[in-house]
Amino acid sequence: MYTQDELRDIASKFVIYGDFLVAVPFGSGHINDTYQLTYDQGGVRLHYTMQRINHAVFHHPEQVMENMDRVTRHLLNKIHAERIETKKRTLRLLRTYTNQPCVQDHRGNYWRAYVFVENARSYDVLENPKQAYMAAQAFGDFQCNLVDLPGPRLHETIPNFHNTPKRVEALEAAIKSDKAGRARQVRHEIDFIMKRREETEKLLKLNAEGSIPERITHNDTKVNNILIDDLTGEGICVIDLDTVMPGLALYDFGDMVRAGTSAAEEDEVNLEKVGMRFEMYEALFRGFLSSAGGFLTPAERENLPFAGKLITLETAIRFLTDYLEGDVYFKTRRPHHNLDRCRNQLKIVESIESQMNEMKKLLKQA
Ligand code: ADP
Ligand code: GN1
Ligand code: MG
Repeated sequence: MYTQDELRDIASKFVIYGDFLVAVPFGSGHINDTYQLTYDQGGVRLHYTMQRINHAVFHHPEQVMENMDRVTRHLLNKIHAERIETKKRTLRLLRTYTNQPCVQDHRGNYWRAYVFVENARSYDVLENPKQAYMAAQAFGDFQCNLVDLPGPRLHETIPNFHNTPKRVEALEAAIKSDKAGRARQVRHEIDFIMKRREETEKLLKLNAEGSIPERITHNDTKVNNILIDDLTGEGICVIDLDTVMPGLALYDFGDMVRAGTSAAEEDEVNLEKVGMRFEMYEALFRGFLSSAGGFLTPAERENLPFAGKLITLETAIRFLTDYLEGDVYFKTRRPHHNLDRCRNQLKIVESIESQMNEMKKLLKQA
């Protein structure tokens, strides 16, 4: 934990006018530590976001920042071009007094800061189909806007991030070493996953064959990584850009389905509340097609229903692996938190499987 004095000291490295008042922990992300800063700027109170980058997860923070800098500048140019009729925003990174996009503190941690997007918020659970439509449309727009990003290929900030077969291998290794002595409790979950192992290769095979292209994707499109405007309900700002890198469009759609269709939070233990709500799927599907439909290949379109299942299964695998490794990756707040999350995700996989025919029917009609 950082004290207010330490946080004030770190904040003082960024070019922010006015007097620091307070830093408050913010949001429910599993990876970075996020604070909302409040400044007094000549009698007006303004907010900023300041984040510690988790460098146990992102081994090259400078590469993360280089990607983010390029992507946000490009998006800002696009938004400026259409500013008159839109409220759309992009994350705006602050620079330090030495003109760097991040700063290292006395403990060796890396920090960055953004302009805080006011009058908008992120939701852990979407409330209605309109929000789902708007969120998916914004993530589709995000992909669309990055099609012409100039310069070299973005850094892979986490190599093989959505390589699901490799995630299965990591699970097997975790079962074998059983560091936390938990493998015996999770036989059922392991069996469920291993039965579906072959399917985890499907999208990578299509990519290798050339029917699904590599694109610049967000790769972490869970619904609390988009800010929804309080007034209009529009998805106005895509955030959490650490994993923006080369990927498949279907990973982004899949993660929206995983995180945006259930009526309950990701760690809900009453599994009766957990599952894919079809009306939310339909809204995500229509919202995504409204912005991304123009560039998706036939093979990408055809696999939209499968993508949700794949990424939900992959996320279950990752939670289970972390559980077996002793909770070293995702933030946890209780002893079996990762196992609860894994079971929750597997329930969503089952729910998606049971509605696959309707999902395919919707695709045919679109
Ligand atoms: P993590 O990688 O830990 O998920 P995020 O970048 O998603 O971190 O930030 C955590 C939360 O902080 C978000 O879900 C959002 O609610 C809030 N947040 C982040 N950046 C901003 C911003 N620029 N304006 C307003 N809220 C923000
Ligand atoms: C993490 O950072 P956050 O909380 O938005 C994770 C995602 C998972 C998600 C599951 C870099 O996302 O991949 O899908 O948790 N991010 C990283 O909730 O691993
Ligand atoms: Mg996040």
